[in-house]
Amino acid sequence: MSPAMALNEQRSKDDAEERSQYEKGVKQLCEKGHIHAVPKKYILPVSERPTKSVEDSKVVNQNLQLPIIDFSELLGPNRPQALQSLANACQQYGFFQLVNHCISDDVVRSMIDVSGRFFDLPLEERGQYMTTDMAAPVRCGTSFSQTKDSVLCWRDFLKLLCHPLPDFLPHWPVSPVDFREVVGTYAEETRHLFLVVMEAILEGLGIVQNEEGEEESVVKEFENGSQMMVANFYPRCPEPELTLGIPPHSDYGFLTLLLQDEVEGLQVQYQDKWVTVQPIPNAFVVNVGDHLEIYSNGKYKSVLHRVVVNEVKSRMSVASLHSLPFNCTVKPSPKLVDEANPKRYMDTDFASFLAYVSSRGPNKKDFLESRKLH
Ligand SMILES: O=C(O)CCC(=O)C(=O)O
Repeated sequence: MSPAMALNEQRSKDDAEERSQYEKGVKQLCEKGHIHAVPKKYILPVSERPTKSVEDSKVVNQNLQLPIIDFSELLGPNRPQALQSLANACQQYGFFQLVNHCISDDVVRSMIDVSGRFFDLPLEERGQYMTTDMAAPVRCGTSFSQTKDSVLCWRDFLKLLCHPLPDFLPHWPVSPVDFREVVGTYAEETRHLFLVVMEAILEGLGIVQNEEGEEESVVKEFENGSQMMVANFYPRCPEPELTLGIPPHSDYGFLTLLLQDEVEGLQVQYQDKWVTVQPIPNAFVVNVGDHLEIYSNGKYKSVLHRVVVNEVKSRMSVASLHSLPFNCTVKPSPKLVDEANPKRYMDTDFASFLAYVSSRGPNKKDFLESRKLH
């Protein structure tokens, strides 16, 4: 073998070793040795780093707060005003915090707790769920788009398909021993909460029951809709200014209900600036996804968000993504399309989303852009 060939072979071997090392995730990387510096594979180009420089137009705005929607108001005599606040939040921010919801503190705390205990399991146990098959009912992984990211992200995740629960629960992890019970309860309760909030959003959009029964049929479809849960774990990071937990992206579904622990990290884009979402104990951060932007014909915005990491504390979050059934087509509601507001998005389905993601990588709002009729 020529020296050049030998060198190439050695490089390929090193690359494969490096890849298999990183595929085990950030938690494993941090546990393997005390990490004092972020490995090269996680270092973003300067322009993509979470800079705090004041000259940067995307400087973080720490003073702005997301709208807060009081769920109990949606169910009481002040519903009209609450619907208006909800509509304003979806239109202006694409994000809001939901407080006084019907899910008990115990269910919420247990969800964060059991997710933490799952990530604490030895790699051998978590490793059995590591797959790149996007259709798997359970998927453990790392980074954002693991097989496509040229720079890796500082997060590990567990993704679970949730609805209908009896179809998926038998595939879920059996360890920790209370995992299925705690996560199953949480999944059902968040789904119920999603249905109530989604119905309020439809009412706020003016899609009231019509002769063709449009609202009724959409609400029925949501009852059989898809739900995917993502538990995210972001270990402490020695150089948080060089990397991200999750890069800027939007979510594919109608709504995401996100639970974050007490550690800051989520940032939302608002007027070209990054706004840190202050954790409110037991509140849900709710955001409009790409499907709702399409369904509302662009009235409500699916907004870019990202996650920054920090040197001091690890962070956990659990996102529950809701949409229509995977085999449904999403299109602008005929109620929101007229001569003054022509149809702005083409019809789409989950299969085309998956095909897009597999071919291009879920970068920023590329998928939504690809659905726009210009
Ligand atoms: O961890 C967070 O706060 C956000 C998570 C997120 O954006 C996601 O799972 O897509």
